[in-house]
Amino acid sequence: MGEAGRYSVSSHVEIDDAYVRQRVEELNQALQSMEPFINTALVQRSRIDVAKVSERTRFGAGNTVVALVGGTGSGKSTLFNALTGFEFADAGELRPTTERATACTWGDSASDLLDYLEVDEHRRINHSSILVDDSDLQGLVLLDLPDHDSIQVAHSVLVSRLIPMIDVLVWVLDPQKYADQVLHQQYLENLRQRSESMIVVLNHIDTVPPEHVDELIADLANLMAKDGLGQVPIFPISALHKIGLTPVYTVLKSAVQASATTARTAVAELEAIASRLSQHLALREPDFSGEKFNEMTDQVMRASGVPAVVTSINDAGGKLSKTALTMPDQPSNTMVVAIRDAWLNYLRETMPDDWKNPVVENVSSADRIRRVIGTALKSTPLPRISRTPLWLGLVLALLIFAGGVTLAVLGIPAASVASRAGIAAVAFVLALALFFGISLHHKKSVRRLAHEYDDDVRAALQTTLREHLVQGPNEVVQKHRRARELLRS
Ligand SMILES: Nc1nc2c(ncn2[C@@H]2O[C@H](COP(=O)(O)OP(=O)(O)OP(=O)(O)O)[C@@H](O)[C@H]2O)c(=O)[nH]1
Ligand SMILES: [Mg+2]
Repeated sequence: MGEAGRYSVSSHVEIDDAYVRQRVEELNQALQSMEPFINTALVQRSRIDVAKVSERTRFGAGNTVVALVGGTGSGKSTLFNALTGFEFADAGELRPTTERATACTWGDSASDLLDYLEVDEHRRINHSSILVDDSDLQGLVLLDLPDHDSIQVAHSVLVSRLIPMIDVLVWVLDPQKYADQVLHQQYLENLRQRSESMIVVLNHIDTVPPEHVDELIADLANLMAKDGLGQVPIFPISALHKIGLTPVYTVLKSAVQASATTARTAVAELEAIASRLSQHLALREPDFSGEKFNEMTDQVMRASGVPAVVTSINDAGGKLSKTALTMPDQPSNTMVVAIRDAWLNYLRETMPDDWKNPVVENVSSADRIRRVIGTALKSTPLPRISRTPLWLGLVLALLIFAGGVTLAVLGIPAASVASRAGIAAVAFVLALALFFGISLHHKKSVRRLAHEYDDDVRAALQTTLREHLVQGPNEVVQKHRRARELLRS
């Protein structure tokens, strides 16, 4: 029902019909997510409670719908104009005058509601356009309807749609004809249970001699009591001369007030259900990609001897001889059981009582996990470490040194002892520097390979661990998260 009748209950939430409907929807979805895990009786009770609120607010909690009904010529359109201050509804001598419903809204345009009631676009007017202090009437929708016989024949859809959402039915009576009109079955049957939301205005009172007014009202009250409508208030008015309208306004204002309360109460009830349900939820979910998961991966890496493999790769980078690398190994059964148990404990600790068992239900067995860890380790190839750069460095260094010694022996560039010793020494230093340079570079690239291996094994293990230790729990956890977000606990 659009944004009509917004009532701010807190600084950040605006209560209107759309909000009530949204909350109903969210709670129902939360219940759906929680259903497999929490007590069935609680789910059922909550569903019923939500449905009750939803039913009560189905036709709008924020709008106050007031309809003017009565026989042709009783003065509905005239009263509509008097109450709105417009000359919008056609009032006149020709009968029947009003053939289509007319609506005036205060504040919001209530277009959803008016669409639903099939009020033509050009028969709608909004009251916020004129300068009248009407803040008490925000959310009011006043409807001028065709006379009830016309409605019955041509617009029964309108009536059946309208009746349930009417907050106040203003029965406009003509002193000449009220006796047969009051008895109108179409309305009375539907409205007897709603007599508390009905008023009667006895219009054209200016045409009744003052001394007959009391008598007339007593007679009408008598007739109404026979219809079971004894408590319905009767107001003598003249729509044309705007006499006696104050008590009618008062009724409209208190109806608007009541609608505001309805929306607020509805939301309060929904929040009470939400908070009752929230007691079966934790404040947050286990973290599947953060610290805990990395910790578990580290444990599996250690249990599989991956750090030793990395060390052996690094060591191989410094050796000229061919050395076999250490191989990773399937962790022991006890290790896997311990790691798995620690993980399950973490999940159980994080989740609320009812969810503790379901969350660990779909975790693979320790045995299975052990095997798939083995597969993941095997699927990650060990790096091949070439010793060629080191040997090449050594040969080059020796050549440089040999070259230097040859020059020294030949006495080039000078034959003095000092020069010979010098050239040999320079060659030696050069050869040494070259060899160290090359082997340093080689070690660095081997270190990088070791690092890459570590990363690859970690990635392979995490994929496996996710599949066997996270995927199952995650389905349950996502439902928990969804419910928590929907309940906004
Ligand atoms: N004297 C007097 N005439 C009124 C009063 N209210 C309405 N009228 C006149 O009664 C005639 C019918 O009024 P409407 O407001 O068109 O009646 P209605 O109930 O809308 O009629 P339909 O649209 O045919 O259902 C008009 O000529 C009005 O001027 C009143 O309080 N006193
Ligand atoms: Mg009319």
